Amino acid sequence: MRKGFRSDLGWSDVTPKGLWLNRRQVLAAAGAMALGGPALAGLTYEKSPLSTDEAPNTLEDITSYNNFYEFGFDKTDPARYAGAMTTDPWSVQIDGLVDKPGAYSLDDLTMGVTLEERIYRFRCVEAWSMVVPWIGFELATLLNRVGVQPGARFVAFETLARPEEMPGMANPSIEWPYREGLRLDEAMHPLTILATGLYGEPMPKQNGAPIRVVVPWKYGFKSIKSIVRISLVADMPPTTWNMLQPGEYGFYSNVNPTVDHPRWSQASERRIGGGLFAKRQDTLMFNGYGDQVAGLYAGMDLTKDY
Ligand SMILES: Nc1nc2c(c(=O)[nH]1)N[C@H]1C(S)=C(S)[C@@H](COP(=O)(O)O)O[C@H]1N2
Ligand SMILES: [Mo]
Repeated sequence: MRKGFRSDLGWSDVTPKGLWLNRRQVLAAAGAMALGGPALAGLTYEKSPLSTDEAPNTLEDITSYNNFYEFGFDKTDPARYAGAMTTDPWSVQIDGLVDKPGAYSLDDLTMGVTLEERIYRFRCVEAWSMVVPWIGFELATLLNRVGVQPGARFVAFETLARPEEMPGMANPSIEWPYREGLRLDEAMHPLTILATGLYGEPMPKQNGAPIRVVVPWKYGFKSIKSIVRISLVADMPPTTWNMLQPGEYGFYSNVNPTVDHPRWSQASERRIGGGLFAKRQDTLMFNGYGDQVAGLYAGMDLTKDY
C-alpha cells in the first residue's frame, strides 16, 4: 500500500510566482542567522514520511567512504581532494525539450521549494550500503516548473568537469563528464530527489555539493553528483558505467538481488559502519522500495533490462 505519498502538486500550485523568496532571505527572516554560521549553514526542512525507519549511518561514515571518481578511484580520495572544488557560484544548465531552458543558479533551483529530510537506503553496486538522511526536494518539482515538452522521454544529467580542481579526471579510463540518465517516469517519481544537503547541513563536497541526484531504488552510480546540466531528451542517453562496461552495467540498474553482476552476486550487502564482524544482509528487490516502484517496470524482463 502506498502511504504518506504527497499529492502531485506542480511548482506553481505550491507557491504563487510573486511569492518566491530568495532562500537566503527566507533563512534570514526565520532567524537562521542566529545559528551563527553563513546563511546556508543550517538548512530549514521538513521530515518526509517517505523515510525508512532504519538507523542512519554516522556523518563520519557518510563523508569518509565515497565514490566520486573525479577525485580519484579510492574510497578515501573524495574526502581528501573534493575540498578544492569551487561550488559557489553554481549554475545548472537546463536544456533540450523544455519550455523554460536556461542557466539556473542554486537559489533559482531551490527558491520557494520546501526542503525535506528523507532518510533513504543507499546501495552501491559494489555491495556496500548506507542509510543517509538526505535533505532535498523532488526532481519532479523542478521538471514541472521548467515545463517538460511532449517529445521528452528521458532525462540526462552531467557532472561538473573541471580538471584543475579534480585530480581524478587525469585518469582517461572514464570519458568525462560523468553522466547519467533516467526514464522520464523514473525521474518524475516522488522518490527521486535532488539533494542539496545531508544531516541538516549543505551537501559535503565529497557527497556531490551543491546539488546531486538521489534515486534510492537503483545502484549508487545512478545518483550522479555535483550536477551542472539537466537535459530533457527523446532517446535513451549514454551513461558513464554503461559506456565503460555495457555487459556489466545496464541503463536501468535497479537494485535486484536476483540478477547477478557477471563477476559477483548481488544477493547480499554489507552495511558500512556495522563493524568488521557484522553479518551481511540480504539485499531487497528495488532496495526495499518495491511497493512504490515495481509498477514502473511492469512487463519488462529485468534480466535483459538490468
Ligand atoms: N559525478 C559522479 N557522481 C557519482 C559518482 C562519481 O564517481 N562521479 N559515483 C557514484 C557511485 S558509484 C556511488 S556508489 C555514489 C556514492 O555516493 P556517496 O559518496 O554520497 O555515498 O555516487 C555516485 N555518483
Ligand atoms: Mo557505486
